[in-house]
Amino acid sequence: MTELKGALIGCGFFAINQMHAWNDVRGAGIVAICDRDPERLKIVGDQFGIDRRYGDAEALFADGGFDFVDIATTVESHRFLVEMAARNKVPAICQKPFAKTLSDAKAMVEACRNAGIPLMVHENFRWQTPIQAVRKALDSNAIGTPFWGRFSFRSAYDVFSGQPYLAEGERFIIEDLGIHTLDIARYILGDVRSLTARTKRVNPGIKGEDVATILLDHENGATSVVDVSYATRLSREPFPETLIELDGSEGTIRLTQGYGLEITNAKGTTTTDVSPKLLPWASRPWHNIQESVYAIQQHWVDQLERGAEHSTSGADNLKTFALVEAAYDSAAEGQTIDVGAML
Ligand code: NAD
Ligand code: 89V
Repeated sequence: MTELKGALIGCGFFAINQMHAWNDVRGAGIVAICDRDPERLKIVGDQFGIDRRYGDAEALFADGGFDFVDIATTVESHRFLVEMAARNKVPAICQKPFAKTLSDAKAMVEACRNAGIPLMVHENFRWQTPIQAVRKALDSNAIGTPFWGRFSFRSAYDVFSGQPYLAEGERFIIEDLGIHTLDIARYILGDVRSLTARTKRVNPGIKGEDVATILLDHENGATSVVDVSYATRLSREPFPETLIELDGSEGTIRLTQGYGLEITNAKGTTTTDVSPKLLPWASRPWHNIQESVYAIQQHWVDQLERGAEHSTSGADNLKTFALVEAAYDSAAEGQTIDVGAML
């Protein structure tokens, strides 16, 4: 099999995980990197032995010699860089949050569609081992038809030391973390018809909201609650676990803290350990996220080889991104938002 050559733009905090994962992925490797910060470029170039280094994305594309680009910058540059990839007809992966606004996100999907290039959003949480285990249990009809769900991420973990920009934006938890939880809700219970949200800021040291409670009406009639908080001090810190409760016509599923999957139905209750693997380069408690980075990047290569659509394609991610925008609108206006009308 020919190895696909990739270029990575944005050599910051999270890109280190992506670089490690590219070393492990079958069928692809990174041949060039780009960052406008020379210090970050040197750190990542030296750590991963990459000689082709660029301080400017235009120069990277002008030199070419790669089959795809992995955009790992923060959101402000996503539209600019995805459109640059489209102009150069280079398939692109873009980190979440996909864009600043839904209209930017739609323009990015359109640009890639017109250029005929695949576009995948690095929305990795649905690729976590415990989330995949819940999906598998539902697919095996373990609880019949689900009618209710809860997707919960409550923590007091200090995310600001690694990612200081998270304390500075007008928007925080829904845009950064809730976006993953909303994507999981869609992945497990299907697309959403309407949404109602309430938000709060508890930590006085940050600008945006750090608590959100969101009620979702799914198109299949199920109802779910997505609740996220970075202001919740618990006896055992669960970061970065998403806990799930699902009630179905024939039973229940509970994804509990410590990666336990409990399924109750007419046969009784089974409890399984669905812990993520600790990859050699990973560290606790991030290993759950780090393993999903490897999984989504392998999926990128596998689907390119098959010529098939990616699970979190740009088009798919518009439906998750609409939930983010709808949640902010709902919290601001105190109204229920018709999500279908936004797409
Ligand atoms: P960061 O600020 O540490 O790194 C971003 C890097 O991009 C910086 O080094 C910056 O110099 C560079 N950059 C920005 N604009 C550029 C441009 N136009 N050209 C070249 N370089 C540019 O940020 P981070 O914490 O690594 O986050 C990056 C992205 O990853 C964010 O969108 C964040 O939400 C996302 N993220 C995702 C996950 C996940 O699990 N999927 C986890 C953490 C962060
Ligand atoms: O996944 C993320 O986007 C991260 C974190 C888990 C810290 O919220 O920013």
